[in-house]
Amino acid sequence: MVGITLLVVVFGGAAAFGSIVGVNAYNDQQYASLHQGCSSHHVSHFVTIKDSVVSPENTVASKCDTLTIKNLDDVDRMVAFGVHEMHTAYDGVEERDLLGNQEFTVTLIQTGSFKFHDHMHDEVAGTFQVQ
Ligand SMILES: [Cu+2]
Repeated sequence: MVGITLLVVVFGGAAAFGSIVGVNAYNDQQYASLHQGCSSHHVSHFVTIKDSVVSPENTVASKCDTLTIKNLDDVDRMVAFGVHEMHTAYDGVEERDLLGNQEFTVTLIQTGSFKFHDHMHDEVAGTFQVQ
């Protein structure tokens, strides 16, 4: 929710500012500052949750790639980063509601090994490593 609000503010600012500095330049600058120096060039990784199975269970990626998590089950999920009951924000996202067929994307700004799980069904979990 915080992330969505922030994006609205950023794009609102870009629209007001766009006629002066150019919308593209402004958006790139905002993107860089929001994602700690990552440019818009990256590899997109996709993880799906189907029949309560996370696939692939582990994703190996490079810094500044993106990771999209999609819920293919007709079940309401809340994807959370970190271990259950000790959620830790990644790319500004601590938890995200994912209804059936919804997805969200984070930029892999931080290197290391990370976990995520469905807070509503915490046996549904995956990991990713950012090199
Ligand atoms: Cu949890």
